[in-house]
Amino acid sequence: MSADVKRCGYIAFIGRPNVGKSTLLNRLVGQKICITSRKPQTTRHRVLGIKTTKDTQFIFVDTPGMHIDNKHAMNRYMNRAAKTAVHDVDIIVFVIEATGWNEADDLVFERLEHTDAKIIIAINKIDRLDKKDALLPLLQKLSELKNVAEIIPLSATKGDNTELLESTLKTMLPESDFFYDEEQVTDRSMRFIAAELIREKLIRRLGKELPYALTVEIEEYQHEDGVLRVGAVIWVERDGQKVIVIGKNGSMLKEIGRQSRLELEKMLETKVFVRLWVKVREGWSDDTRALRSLGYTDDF
Ligand SMILES: Nc1nc2c(ncn2[C@@H]2O[C@H](COP(=O)(O)OP(=O)(O)OP(=O)(O)O)[C@@H](O)[C@H]2O)c(=O)[nH]1
Ligand SMILES: [Mg+2]
Repeated sequence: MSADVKRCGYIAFIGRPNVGKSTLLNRLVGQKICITSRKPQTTRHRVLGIKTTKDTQFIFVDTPGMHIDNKHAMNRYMNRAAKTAVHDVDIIVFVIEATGWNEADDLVFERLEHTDAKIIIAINKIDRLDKKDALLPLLQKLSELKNVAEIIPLSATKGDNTELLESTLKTMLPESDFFYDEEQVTDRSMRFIAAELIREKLIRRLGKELPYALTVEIEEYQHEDGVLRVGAVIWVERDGQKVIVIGKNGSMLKEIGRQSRLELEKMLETKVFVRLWVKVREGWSDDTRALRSLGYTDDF
């Protein structure tokens, strides 16, 4: 390869919910782009994380966890976002967990059958294994799968073997000029990322009580006298949920606002004010029109 050959292409992280796709994207990009949590179905949108080195541009695509439930409009939206990515990329990193393969992984793998993309399997969370040879039965199972170019055990949180994944991806990317500016790290606006960060704080604190009934809409995003003012509405589906989000004497909402402000200030290196409201819109997550008006649009 001559010295000035450039490589560039799309790499999607695909897998069932909660296996660590977003954590792995953030690790490879080297900064937080995507939100993560212990709760399955954290990611709802397709989000790009872009990493550019001297000769390579990796365009990583985070996707919602694929799952079987298609009854709910929100679930259908999430599955569509993930499925579209399967057909539009050069490489698929199929993420599974070191603790074992299950039926939900089967379902995802079936959806990869007709892709032209190259497939790498990332066995994530190896830090959870007591002994390395605990992986042997899983490796045996994976060796039976067809069309898999590489299998890489790694840990997205600890960083074990993630450099090996990166160097492997590099060799598999097509020769091409870069698609994005070298400084660009995502295709999403800071406004979108602010909404996602607030939603992350909510899921991390309230995911058990209100798994999927929450969404965040930014109403104000304005720089003024060296301060960024962010105003956001937290939409829930019922009055009872509103009470939970507000908390006793407003304590929960205050804490969510504080955590969001701290993270935005760190990310943007500026002073930030965050104002949050909670509003009820009955059944928004199962209503296609309401979803669209809240930013769940099929523009992936
Ligand atoms: N122990 C361990 N935990 C991990 C690792 N990678 C991710 N996790 C944790 O797994 C949980 C899920 O991570 P996410 O990155 O949100 O998973 P995801 O696949 O994007 O999930 P969805 O967006 O819901 O589909 C979080 O609590 C992560 O901290 C890892 O390498 N080791
Ligand atoms: Mg995710």
